[in-house]
Amino acid sequence: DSMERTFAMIKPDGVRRGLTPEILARIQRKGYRVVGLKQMVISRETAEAHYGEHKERPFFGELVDFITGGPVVAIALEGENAIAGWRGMMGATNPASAAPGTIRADFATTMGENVTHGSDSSESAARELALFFAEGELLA
Ligand code: YYY
Ligand code: MG
Repeated sequence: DSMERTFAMIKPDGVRRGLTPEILARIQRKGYRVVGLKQMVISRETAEAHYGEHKERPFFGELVDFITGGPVVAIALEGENAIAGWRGMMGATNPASAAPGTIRADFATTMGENVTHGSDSSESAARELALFFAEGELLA
């Protein structure tokens, strides 16, 4: 038994394209519990902290511009093995390599705008959930 919480996000491209209901439906059909949900515009400071591991990468500036460029939907998910499970539902970072039926394969064509985010480890999940949600915003 490994009940986990993870941080999921519908990125600005997904929100702009009206994919929020489709993605929430996939999450709920899978059986994850949504314990936190809000639409927000991410500040530059939060974006730089969220993607801090990529600070030295050549795409960092564009990534921060993109993720702060419109509203996102921040989601806290709970479920059995939710961290790897949500990553699996999203598919590979590059949509061109993502398996058919995954969100990135079904809804994206470029790595820079790949529709969703998901924490990649329990440490990332804890850090990202704390970055995006105050404790009182999450269901018990
Ligand atoms: O966790 P995940 O989103 O699947 O990929 P990361 O390697 O953490 O990169 C974060 C984010 O950065 C990715 O979703 C798109 C963008 N990116 C990029 O634009 N170009 C790359 N070569 C690698 C990542
Ligand atoms: Mg990542």
